[in-house]
Amino acid sequence: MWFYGQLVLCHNNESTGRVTAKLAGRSGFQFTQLMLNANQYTERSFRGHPRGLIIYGITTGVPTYSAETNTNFTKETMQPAVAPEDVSNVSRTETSPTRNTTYNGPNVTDSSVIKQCPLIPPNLAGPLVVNKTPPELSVIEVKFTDVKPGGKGSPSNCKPRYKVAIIIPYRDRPQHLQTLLYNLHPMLLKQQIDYQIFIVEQEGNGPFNRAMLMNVGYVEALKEKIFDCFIFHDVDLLPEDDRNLYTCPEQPRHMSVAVDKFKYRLPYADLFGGVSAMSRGQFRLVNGFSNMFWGWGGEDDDMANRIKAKGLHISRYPPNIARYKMLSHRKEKANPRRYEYLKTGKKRFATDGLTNLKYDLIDKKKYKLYTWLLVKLTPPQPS
Ligand SMILES: [Mn+2]
Repeated sequence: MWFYGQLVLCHNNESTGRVTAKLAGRSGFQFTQLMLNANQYTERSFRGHPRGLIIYGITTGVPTYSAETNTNFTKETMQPAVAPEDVSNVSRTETSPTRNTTYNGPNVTDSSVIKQCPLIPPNLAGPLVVNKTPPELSVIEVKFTDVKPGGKGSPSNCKPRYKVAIIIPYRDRPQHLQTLLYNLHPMLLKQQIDYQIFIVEQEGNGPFNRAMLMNVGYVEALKEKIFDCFIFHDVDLLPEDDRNLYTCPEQPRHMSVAVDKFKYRLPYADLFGGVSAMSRGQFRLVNGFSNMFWGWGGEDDDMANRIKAKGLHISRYPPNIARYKMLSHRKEKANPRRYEYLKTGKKRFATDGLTNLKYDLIDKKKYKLYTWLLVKLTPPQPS
């Protein structure tokens, strides 16, 4: 099931090729506005993109979810973020000299009430300068004055639209972590979201379980705050464009579409690895990631299967925006049983995931640039 919105080009800057595009739902059901690079947008490699361009459009049908497991998702899906009329009215309301003066009830124009942040953050620049040789962590800590302890950030002059937890599974990659933090924080601050970075470190030397660490991150983050949105983020991927918003659209979003290591091409259509975004409700609906994948590979494809099995689909920004540089590292040991688990995954969707997650939280610290969780994972009982 595919649905597309209506793409209206509003302004074309010839010299930069940058276009302000407005995607407006006919009934005002959903409204999204984003910047696209028109030159890249029309390039041949993009037209051959296996999934095509999926921008959050008008839904022609809303999948059904059970209310108790997915209240948040339903709300997000059903309510228009901002109707087009509201956007055009903003400036008029602000400047109107003829506001009522006698009514003393709730007054939305009161200057003490902080306004909601705009749909599109105003200070985005597009392509970013990625720095792979960051200063020492202690230097970064002093330099990033807008980052609050625990690796938190939020806009100071408007009310953020999204509460976002960035979950980073981790073990033994201090250089990568330092580089990611140095590049990620400034971008997230510009995006005007309310965010917190969680580093979920696996204790011991056993096979790495990326997926299970994601599940732990989800559970532990929710103990701090009811986040709306979860970004599952590999430590070695650096975003190259600040228009790649770290928010959760109405469908799960694969964010690392174009990675330099793969020549900026999507290796296959159902890829969901690297960096991906899911709302709280979506992640609960699919029962999180499988806990069965120890060692490299498979867990992201299993998640793609879970998403499809629940009637959701993977959405993507165009590859000129959803762009990343990958830091190099030696190849991880692949899990030889990953295909087997993938093939039989479906029968475990309901029982393998958040529902049978077992771990011990060994340590937790709030450093200036991130919240650190050290966890001991307990392999699930085979089903
Ligand atoms: Mn990697």
